[in-house]
Amino acid sequence: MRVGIISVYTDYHRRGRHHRGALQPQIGPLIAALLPPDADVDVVNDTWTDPDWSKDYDLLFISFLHSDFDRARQISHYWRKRGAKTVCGGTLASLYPELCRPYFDAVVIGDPEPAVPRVYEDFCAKTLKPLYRALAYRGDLVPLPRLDLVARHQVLPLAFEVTRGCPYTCEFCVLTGIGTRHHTRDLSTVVEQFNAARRLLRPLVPWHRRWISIFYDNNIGGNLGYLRRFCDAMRPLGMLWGSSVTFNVVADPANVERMAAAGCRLVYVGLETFNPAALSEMRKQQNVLDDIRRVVDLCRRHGILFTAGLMLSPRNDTIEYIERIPRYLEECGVQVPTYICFETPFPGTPHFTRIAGSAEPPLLPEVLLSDLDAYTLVTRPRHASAEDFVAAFKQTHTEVYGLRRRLTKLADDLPRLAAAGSLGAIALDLAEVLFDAQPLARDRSYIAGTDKARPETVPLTDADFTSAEERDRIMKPRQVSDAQGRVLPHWLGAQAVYSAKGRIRVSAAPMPVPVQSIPRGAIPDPAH
Ligand code: B12
Ligand code: SF4
Repeated sequence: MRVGIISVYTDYHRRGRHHRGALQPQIGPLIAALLPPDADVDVVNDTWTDPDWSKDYDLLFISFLHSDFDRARQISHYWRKRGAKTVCGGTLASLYPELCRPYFDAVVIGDPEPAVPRVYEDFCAKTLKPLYRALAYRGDLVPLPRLDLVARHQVLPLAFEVTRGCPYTCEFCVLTGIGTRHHTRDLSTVVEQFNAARRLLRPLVPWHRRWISIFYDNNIGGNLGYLRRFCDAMRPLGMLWGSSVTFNVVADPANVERMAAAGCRLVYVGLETFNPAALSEMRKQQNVLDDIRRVVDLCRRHGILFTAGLMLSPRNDTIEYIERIPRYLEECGVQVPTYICFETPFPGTPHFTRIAGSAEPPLLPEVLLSDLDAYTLVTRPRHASAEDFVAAFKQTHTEVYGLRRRLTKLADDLPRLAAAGSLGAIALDLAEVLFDAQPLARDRSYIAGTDKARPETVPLTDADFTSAEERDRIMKPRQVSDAQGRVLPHWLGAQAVYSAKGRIRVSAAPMPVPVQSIPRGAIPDPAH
């Protein structure tokens, strides 16, 4: 039995390159750990390399982000034609299971832990179901991911999630789309798994790739009491680590001190914008614009590198604002953010639903799902033409990622991090600033509808299609807006999975089994 797990990726810079950066999708190792130990498992991070098209799989799990859906259904078709059964999951699959169903043998809504073992069992019994509805999160079912399967490729392979979800409700975020929830796990299990991960990796990768651990939580500070206990548990281990947190977490000196003592050397914070109107529309009330400088300094004083991402808001930002971003970055001490992208209406998020209801067509004409990668303008700017908006983006981007600015950042950060004795943070800063230059592509318009096509292909041939209709169904890119820029109606049918406190919404939950249909002694099957 050969099982494949593919995390699909298309290069959002449209060069068709793989993403060799430190952040790699972690769903492959997690699903692999949910399969029986004797399963012959192949984890393919398409970020790192193309799938090996010559391989045979019996069962193939496929994970993808919104903009990778076209490639995902082509990959699914490719292996279905070669005899595999394919199973998809993730946020788009959870929000739009009906959209995914025709392209995969099974769709999983929600978390993988309760579902994957059931999918595997059903597959082995030849009773695979088309839909596996969500079950409540069970922290005790979260295994140590099979880090050994990706260690060779991953820059920082000591990587897993401690918590799941995020208690905030930012309007643009897919986590808000599937339903706000935040779950923690038993800390003694987390520490046991962390130690087991170190043992697992010791013979596989050199020490410098085990030196710093990355926790892939969306917000490791989503529960402050838990974060404090987590720090107290990490401290005796003497390890260095980094993770994402919200601004409010690092705004409190007591938290920063505790995190630093526990080995934290990098935080990623979604700063998103310096524009108060955009921030308020994003519902990002946890950020405080005039406090950023203090917080960046506070982190650096404790030897923690503060990294942040920025978005341009086409509905709120003016050209003058975009041109002023380099000054804002200088003033607050961030200097060079991890990225500058466009705020993107991912279908299924409250942001998407809100702008879809606008009187005027909210999007540019004929936006494709694959354009929703946050590095292509898809929303009609309110205060400028699309061309002027993108021209301002390019000018600011070039200034911010220029060599002069990157060296200024190092000159600003390194003495402070050195004073705190933080070698780990210095190494991370050097790696990000020197090796992640993010050049703009000359052959791109960055505007949906006129941008160059993505170059990635799946080696499907005529023999893989029984008709022209089938070819169209698999190959035609999925569209999000019509020729006027109105949202196509079927995108308005997203269904959230979770409601308050992570409870499963009725529509996403397994159907209750009628009492009279349960044979005596049998356990009701919760997964379908
Ligand atoms: C690694 C990462 C990347 C990597 C690789 C992404 C990839 N898959 O190709 C890189 C660096 C390339 C990347 C790029 C971007 N990313 Co990114 N990234 C992440 C990150 C940090 C970790 C993902 C991860 O591995 N998590 C841990 C694993 C275990 O969980 P998971 O993948 O979230 O999956 C969960 C469920 O969805 C489900 N699931 C997923 N797949 C499957 C499959 C099956 C079969 C089953 C049963 C279940 C299942 O199981 C998991 C647990 O519930 C997340 C934030 C985070 N901490 O999760 C953001 C995140 C996924 N990225 C995000 C964004 C916005 C971006 C960017 C636009 C950059 C930016 N401006 O922020 C770009 C472009 C992405 C695009 N093409 O649309 C968003 C969501 C985007 C989306 N379209 O859904 C996230 C959620 C961050 C956020 N809160 O905004 N990213
Ligand atoms: S804080 Fe980050 S992860 Fe949480 S809802 Fe906002 S964008 Fe999403």
